[in-house]
Amino acid sequence: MPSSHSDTIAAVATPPGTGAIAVLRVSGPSAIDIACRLSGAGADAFAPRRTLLRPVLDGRGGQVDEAIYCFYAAPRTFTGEDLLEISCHGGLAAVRAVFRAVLDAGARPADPGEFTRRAFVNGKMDLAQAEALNQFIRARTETQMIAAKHTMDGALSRRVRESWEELTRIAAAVEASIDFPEDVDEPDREQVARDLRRAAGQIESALKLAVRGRLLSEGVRVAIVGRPNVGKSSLLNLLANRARAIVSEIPGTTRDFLEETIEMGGLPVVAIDTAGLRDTQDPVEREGTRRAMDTLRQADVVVLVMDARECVSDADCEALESARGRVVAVWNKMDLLDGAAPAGDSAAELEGTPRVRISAMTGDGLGDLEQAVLQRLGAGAGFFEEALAASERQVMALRQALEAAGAAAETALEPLALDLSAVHMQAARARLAEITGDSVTESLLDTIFSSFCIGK
Ligand SMILES: Nc1nc2c(ncn2[C@@H]2O[C@H](COP(=O)(O)OP(=O)(O)OP(=O)(O)O)[C@@H](O)[C@H]2O)c(=O)[nH]1
Ligand SMILES: [Mg+2]
Repeated sequence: MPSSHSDTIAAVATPPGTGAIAVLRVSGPSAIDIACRLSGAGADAFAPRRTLLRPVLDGRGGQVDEAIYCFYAAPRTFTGEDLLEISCHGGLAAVRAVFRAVLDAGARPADPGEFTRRAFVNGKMDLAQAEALNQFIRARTETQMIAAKHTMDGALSRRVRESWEELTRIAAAVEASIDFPEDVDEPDREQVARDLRRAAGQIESALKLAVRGRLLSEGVRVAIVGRPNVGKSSLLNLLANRARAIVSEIPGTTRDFLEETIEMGGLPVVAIDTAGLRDTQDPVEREGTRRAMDTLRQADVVVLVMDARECVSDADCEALESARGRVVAVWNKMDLLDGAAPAGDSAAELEGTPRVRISAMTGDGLGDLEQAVLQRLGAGAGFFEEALAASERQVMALRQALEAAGAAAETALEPLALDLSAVHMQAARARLAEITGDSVTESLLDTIFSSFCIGK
């Protein structure tokens, strides 16, 4: 596909700051012309994919720096256009001077993500891959990086396209019977519904993997709650591996919540220490308890800490009730028990809730706690291996596509015309096409690429 851009863009592709080298990128039809002007060499000096050490000249014949030039000829380049990379010295002033010279030679500064946007427009990658590339660059953990790599390699796109093709096949048969009722028999409705459910199943499995990818990039929120003095702040400090929160033997030490980002099994986790849960007249502590309950309601997993020497209290029951299905119960201070079992472990209220025994003082049981938290998320071994990096927008589109495919299957069985089912199928296909960018508006592209770095 030929490039639709007539102008040439440039940007510094390396982060600002002082470094050994910096790389500038130039993409567009004038790339070779700019290379000649900057270097003083003729066009035939720039054999594609060969490096060339030459001066960088400003427009007045002065030398700004010396740099390695590498020219890539369209269409086999990242953007699909002629592309020039200039590796110059990495000082702030040097980079600024070289960039100035590049602009003077005929380029304009690139917008954020404009190189990748051109790659997309020129058919070098689809939109899901382009967005994954952004996530790959931003990945902070290995698991995030692997998920982004899967999607860059087309794992999400393939799944989405398969579902789209399946829906298109089903829709074609249905629409033919609607458009030409005399010539084309109505397809077997049971079969149509079955096919649609299968397509919905495919979308659902892509959605699951995409949601895992979101967990990976957004992180999960884990609230640490419990009565005063049970060791919540001690546990936060243990998880954070530093004295983040004040710990004291005085009940009611923590009065506000505090957050710390940690890693559990490759997953970014925001651990939130909260004020102890108790009835009190102190207005500040009351507000702390209210905030603790808010945190508990919004958390993905709630770690309910209890003193292993005590029984399950009313406050604990209330927390268990408000966070049903998301709680990991923790018996803390096991070091004080001399090997005995926690006093309240057989309480009926804890039935069905995973329980872990730890000592926030010695660190014993921390591994078990991490395992239990991951399990509560449904994140057992191998959970993230297949995760797909997806943006919030893509997850939303998959959800809507799934809903529409489900609605199409249902309406196919209703004793009405098949028109409505066809409308739902069309909606599902449109949502899927937005993910890969097979159908997408310019303003959506603006929104997506504006979140990229300059020079990407
Ligand atoms: N022996 C022992 N003491 C612990 C353990 N965990 C915490 N403590 C002690 O228990 C007391 C309370 O600990 P904190 O971490 O401040 O408890 P908290 O739940 O944050 O208390 P509030 O902020 O008041 O709600 C401190 O004196 C800690 O040293 C443990 O595992 N073993
Ligand atoms: Mg505390």
